[in-house]
Amino acid sequence: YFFPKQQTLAIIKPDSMDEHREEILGEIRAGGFSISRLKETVLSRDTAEEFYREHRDKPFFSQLVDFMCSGPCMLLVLTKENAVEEWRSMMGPTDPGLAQVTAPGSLRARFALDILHNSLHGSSNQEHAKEKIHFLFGDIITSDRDLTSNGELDP
Ligand code: DGI
Repeated sequence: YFFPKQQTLAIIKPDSMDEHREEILGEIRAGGFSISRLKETVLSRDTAEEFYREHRDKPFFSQLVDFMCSGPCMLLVLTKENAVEEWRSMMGPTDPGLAQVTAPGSLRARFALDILHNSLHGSSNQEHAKEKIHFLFGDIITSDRDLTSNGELDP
């Protein structure tokens, strides 16, 4: 049985950009994902607040927004069969302490610092993926072309 091709939004968060970005990109490629869109950016406060608006009533919301704006992020559209679930599984649980116990090979287990500075984002379902890809990348039709295979790392 083949799952249909799917797209998900991944973000390399500011805590992992300096030391772990290349290794994470390598793992994404090794995991069979195509990188269909890629953008390095510093999120504005407004953008980070809107992006995480589902969490606006949580006690950690302002910390989360501060953190997401604290330095460059890499925004990625990943394409693969069953991409949403596969990318969540590669990342591992939100809390790296838990990840180290339940998913020791996961990227958050390996790279994340704590539950807030947790290295990566991944959409939790297809609807969120669509909405957030549209929000961060706009109306441009996202292709299945793999940007990293022809060296276009920063389109
Ligand atoms: O989908 P996830 O990123 O795994 O988790 P989420 O959607 O529940 O939370 C979004 C982000 O908010 C998460 O990646 C890090 C932060 N966060 C979640 N739970 C906590 C938290 N930050 C703090 N300080 N404390 C939390 O309990």
